[in-house]
This record gives sequence, structure tokens and C-alpha cells, in this order.
Amino acid sequence: MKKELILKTLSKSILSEELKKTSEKILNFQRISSEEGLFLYEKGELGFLGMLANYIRENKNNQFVYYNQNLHIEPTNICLYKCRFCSYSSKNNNDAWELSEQQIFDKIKANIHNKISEIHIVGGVHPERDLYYYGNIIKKIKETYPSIHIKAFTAVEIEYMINKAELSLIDGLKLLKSFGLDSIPGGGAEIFNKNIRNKICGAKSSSEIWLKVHENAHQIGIPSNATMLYGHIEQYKHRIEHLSLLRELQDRTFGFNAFIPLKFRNKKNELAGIKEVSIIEDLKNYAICRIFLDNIPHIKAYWPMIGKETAQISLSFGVDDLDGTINDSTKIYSKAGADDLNPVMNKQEMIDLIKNANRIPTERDSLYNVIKN
Ligand code: V47
Ligand code: SF4
Repeated sequence: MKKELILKTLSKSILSEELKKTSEKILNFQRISSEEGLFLYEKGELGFLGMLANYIRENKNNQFVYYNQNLHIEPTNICLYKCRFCSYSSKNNNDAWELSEQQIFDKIKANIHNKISEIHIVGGVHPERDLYYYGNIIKKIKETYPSIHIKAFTAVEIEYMINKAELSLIDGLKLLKSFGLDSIPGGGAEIFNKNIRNKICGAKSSSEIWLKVHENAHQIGIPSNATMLYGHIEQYKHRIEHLSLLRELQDRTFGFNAFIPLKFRNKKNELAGIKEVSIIEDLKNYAICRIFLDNIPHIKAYWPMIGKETAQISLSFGVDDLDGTINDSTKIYSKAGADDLNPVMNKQEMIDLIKNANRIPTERDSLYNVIKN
């Protein structure tokens, strides 16, 4: 929708003057403050937020919806930490598993084809494994598949494996890069507010460490993503605090490619008593994240978590990127209650899903270069 038309519609609407003023700022591509962001969470109605987020989204990414063809590898569910929202990590010796190096390679070999451009590797923080162990695995993957982009290890895994190898953060990251690490996924961010973080995952890397790992990575040319786990015990003010810290870091480094809001799913974890938020809340959240994070190029919906239909609707609420054509099963969400127990989507299904939302499916590599077929 054209800006003039949106402004005209807004001027005739029954919106408060404060919301009208904020929307004018947004439509003029001016940064909104934390107070204004909070106001959008508290007072913004879904259609209004969707219209604004869509305007920003189309200005940044036109009608394109990006997706890539990737493969998810989860090396182990053994984890040092006991995050209360986590349904993935082993609870006792009976359900613990770890893939051997050979099994990782067998899995890659069984699933890889020449259109897969990325391998995404994330798992538990295994107490016995250090940087050299995982570094050696990614080095071998690179030797076998030189053109594959390796996006691997959350900042939490990275902090632990570097400490265990007794290296400084920056030296560890440089070494990981030399082994073949191309980028870092956004996991482990959860929610940066200290009190809330302490209550849901107090033992693991602090927010400061998460931000430091990403800042140092950006400084040596490793791009990354960011996430936010929402819909548990946090309040809107905590979401805004989280988004502000990411926006500040991005102003300094411009190293984040994408932001991925992660909806808390409540099955088989210690926070199971918390009711999951509604789809309306999910869409409002996508829209506000798109508006607030004016310096992050892409907002990604992780469809295995929210389901294919909500992911499709999110394309009208600020989202321009869908992760991904997954042809191996990822357990992080299916265990936590995501509807799709074995999330798989092939390329044609992805294209149809995007076209049916009247957008242009655009295959990309991990750095958002368009792949022409
Ligand atoms: O950090 C764990 C989340 C994350 C639950 O960067 C849960 O491209 C909801 O970060 N309910 C790992 N969320 C996954 C992740 C990710 C996924 C896709 C793409 C990218 C990317 C990153 O999963 C964890 C945690 O925040 N998580 N348990 C749960 N019950
Ligand atoms: Fe371990 Fe990650 Fe689960 Fe926390 S969320 S328990 S760090 S696997």
C-alpha cells in the first residue's frame, strides 16, 4: 500500500494521537524509541501493526520471500545445562544420545544433494567436547563439500567449547573460522533480561556473553543471526529490552543477517504449565520486531516451530524469509510440541506456499545472494 494511502486511512481512523504519531514516524523510516515500541505492543491492534510492518518489509525486501535449501544436523542431546523451557536435551542416561563423527557424515551423505547450500549444526552443550573436536568435524565437512556454507553452534555452545580449549574468545572464533565456520545461528539468546533469564536458563551463558560472542564474530567477518524466545514468563518490556540490545549491537557491527522470533512451545519441559501464546500474538510480535529492528535486513519465520500455515500468514506481517527446505528431521521443536512431528518441506512445497501468499519465492544462499536456477 502507498504511504499516502496508509496515512489517509490512519488519519480517518479512531487511533489515539500517540499511535498516529508513531505510525507517521515508521512510515517516514524514522527509528522508534523503546517507549514507542512498548506502546505498539500494548496498544497496537493486529491489522494496524500488519499494515505498518508490511510497508517496512516491502521497502526493504520488495515482494521477495527468501528461502534456502539446507540440512540440519543435531550432534547430541547431551547438555550441561538444564534450561527450563528445553524439551530437547536429555533428562537422564536413558534418553541421551550422541552421533559419532561417522554417523554425522553418514547423515550428511544420506541427505545431501547438489542444491543444498547450507548445513546448520546445533545441539546440546556436551561437557566433554571442545573446540578442537567440533572444529575437526567442520574441517572434514568442508574438505568433502567445499562449497557448502557451515552455519554452526549457538553462542552458548561456542563459549563453552572455547573455554574448554582454554583459548580467548577471539582466538577461539578465529580458529573456528579457519576450520570452516562460515556463520553463527541465532540460538541461545532466549531473553536478555537478567531476572527472566535467571528464571528460565540461569546457568548458561549470560546475555553479555551472548552479545560478546556475536560482536567478536562480526568483528572478524563471521556474520550471524539473532533470536528471541518469547511467550513464556517475559513481559512486553523485556522483549523491547532484548530488541534494543540487538539493535544497538547491529548499529556497531552490521553483522546480523536475520532475526528469528522463537515462540515458546510448552510440551515436555519444566515450563509446561504455561499456556502458549495465540497466533495473533505471534503475528503482532513479528510485526513489531520488523518495525523496531530497522537495521536488521531480514525477519525469518522458522516454520517447523510455528507450523506452515502461520509461517505463510507471517509473510503479511513483516516476515520475508523462511527457514528452509528441511529434509532431515530436527527434534528441537517436534519434542516441544510443534504440530509437525517430522518437519520436512521440499522445494516445490516451499515455492507453492510462498506463491499462494502472492509473494515471489527467491532461493538464496546463506548470505542472501540470490541463487538462479
Ligand atoms: O536457543 C528450545 C529454542 C533455539 C524451545 O539462526 C525453543 O538460522 C521454543 O536458534 N520452545 C535453537 N523454542 C534453534 C535456533 C534456530 C532455529 C532456526 C534457525 C536459526 C538460525 C536458529 O531453540 C534455542 C531456544 O531458544 N528452543 N526449546 C521451546 N520449548
Ligand atoms: Fe542445553 Fe540448549 Fe536445551 Fe539449554 S536450550 S538445555 S543449552 S540444549
